[in-house]
Amino acid sequence: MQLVRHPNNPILEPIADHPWESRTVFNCGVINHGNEIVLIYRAQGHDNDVSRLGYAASTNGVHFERLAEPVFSPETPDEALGIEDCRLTLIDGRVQMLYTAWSPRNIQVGRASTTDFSTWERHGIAFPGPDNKDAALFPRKINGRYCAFHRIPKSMWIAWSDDLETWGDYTKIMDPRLGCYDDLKLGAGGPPIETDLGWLVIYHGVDQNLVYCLGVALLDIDDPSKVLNRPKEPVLAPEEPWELVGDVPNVVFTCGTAERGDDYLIYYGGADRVIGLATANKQALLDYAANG
Ligand code: BMA
Repeated sequence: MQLVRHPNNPILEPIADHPWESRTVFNCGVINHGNEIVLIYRAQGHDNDVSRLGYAASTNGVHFERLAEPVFSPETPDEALGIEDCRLTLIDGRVQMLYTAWSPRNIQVGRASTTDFSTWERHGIAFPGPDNKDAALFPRKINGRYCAFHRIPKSMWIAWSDDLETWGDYTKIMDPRLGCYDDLKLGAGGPPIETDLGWLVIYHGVDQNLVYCLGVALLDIDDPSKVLNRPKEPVLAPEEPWELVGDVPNVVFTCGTAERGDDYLIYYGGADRVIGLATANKQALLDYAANG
C-alpha cells in the first residue's frame, strides 16, 4: 500500500516577498473549518531558525490561499527559539493546538486554542521537556478522559487528562523496530482517526540513515495503549526531488490529515522546505493498517 502523490505537488512553497516564510514552509496541522480545509503551517525566514505558524485555507484541498502575516509567533520564554509542528483537534467547538515549544533550555509541548485562527489563547506547557514533541490530541474522550500522543525519545507515548490542563499516566505504546524504516525513532503524525476497526494512526519513522518515512498502525478503540497491528513497510518514503533535497534531506513528515469523500488527504512536509499532498482510499489504508 502506497499513498498517491498529488500531481500539483508541492502545493505550498516559500514566498520570497514574505521575510518570515522566505526559506521554508512545511509541517502543517490540518483541520476542517466550515467548507474549507485549513493548514496551520510551520515557516522560517532566512534571518534565523525561528519557526512561526502561517495560515492557509482551501475549498478543494489543493489550491490554498494564505495570509501575508503569521497567525502564531513566539511570545513566551519557552518558545524563544520557535514554534514548530502543530497538530490541530476540534474539541467542543474549539480548535485545540499542541505544538513544539523550543527554547535554549528545553523542547516541550505547548497548548493553545482558537475558534478563528487569528485570536489564540495560550494554555502553557502541556508536556514538559527536556525533549518532548510530536503531540496530538485524540478527537474525543476515551472512557471519560482526554488522550494525547507525544514523544519521549525515541518512542511514541500516550498521556491522559481529565481537563486538558493536567496530564499523567504516561504510557509508552510504540518503540523503534530493528531493521525497519522506523528503527531509529518515531513520532505521531496528526491526531488519530476513529474507524470501525480502531484508531488509525499515521506516523513518521526514522531509520539509521536519518530517512523520514510515513507508516500506519491501528490501536484499540477503548484502550489505545494496545497496538492491534503495525505493518512493517512504510506508506510513503522520500522519492521526489523536493522530498530528497531541501532544508533537511530525505524527509516526509506529516502533522495532519483531512477527509474528502472516500479519501484521506495527508499533508506533509517535504525535506523541511515545502508542503506536499498525498491521498489514500480510506478503506484501502485501513485494510493495510489492520492486516498489512
Ligand atoms: C524532527 C522535527 C521535524 C522535522 C524532522 C526532520 O525532529 O524537528 O520538524 O521535520 O525532524 O528534520
